[in-house]
Amino acid sequence: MTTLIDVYPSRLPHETTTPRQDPVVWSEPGHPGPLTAGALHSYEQDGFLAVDQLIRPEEVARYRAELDRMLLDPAVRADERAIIERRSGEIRSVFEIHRVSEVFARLVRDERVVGRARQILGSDVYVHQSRINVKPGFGASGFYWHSDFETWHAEDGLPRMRTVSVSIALTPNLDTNGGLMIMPGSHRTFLGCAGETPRDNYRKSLQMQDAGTPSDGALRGLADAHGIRLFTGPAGSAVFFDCNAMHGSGDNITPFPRSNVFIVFNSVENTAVEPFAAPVRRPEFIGARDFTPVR
Ligand code: 6CS
Ligand code: FE
Repeated sequence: MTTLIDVYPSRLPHETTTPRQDPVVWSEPGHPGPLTAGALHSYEQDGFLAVDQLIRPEEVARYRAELDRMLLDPAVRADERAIIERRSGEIRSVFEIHRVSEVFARLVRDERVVGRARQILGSDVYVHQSRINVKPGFGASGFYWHSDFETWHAEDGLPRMRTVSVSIALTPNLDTNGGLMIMPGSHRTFLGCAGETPRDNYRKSLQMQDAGTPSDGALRGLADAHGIRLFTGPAGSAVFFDCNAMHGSGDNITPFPRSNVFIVFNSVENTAVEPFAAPVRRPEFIGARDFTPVR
């Protein structure tokens, strides 16, 4: 088996910085899809693209009802794919949502969603990960600053930055209830985090990330250089963002839930190999090993 060169070293004793060595938009101009050339350019520059209404209000209601049903289903709560909030005991995230729920499986195949991902990545795509972050309110905890790619490269073995996430609001994302924050342009710098990956790291990291967390100095440098954009929008709004965008979200202490569904599309030309900086693979419900293209 050929060993791939690791162009994005991470989880060493010291934090390192590597300039991005991959395109952001992989498709050639004129590649079919819903995004205009202007939208693609904006995505390439910022590392994200906001869509005011990706799905219509009546559709959101259907997905919201499905989420409410799932949250009341003891089988979902008992499933290893449900991550429980330490403090409140409520469900924090449900992973592999497209396999747990046929309703959400339809969302993954929706051309408005997967069509944009194919256009950005310039190829067929498969789902590397999907989840709902429920963030119910009354103190539901956030997600500290991180690059998804740093984890997906180190722990899931994704070789290159040819992966795009879409966050779709199922409830209103307000400026008070723990919305997604992204540093515009941060996707062009790979931050290799310090610290070895513990075995079974995911058992803790999905509740509170430790390995793969940037230093205060690195975050201050990125924030000074790029600023921070908070994403707000009604249920049905969405943000497509590059796998290496530095992002996070705060706690939600309001009574208003900030429940978003996240779907991670990876190019079929960038399928997972062995972890680049972890002793073992993570479970398949977090890092897929089924590379079947979304149809
Ligand atoms: O470790 C992961 O794959 C997950 N963790 C975070 C904070 N974002 C990406 C992903 O859901
Ligand atoms: Fe993330």
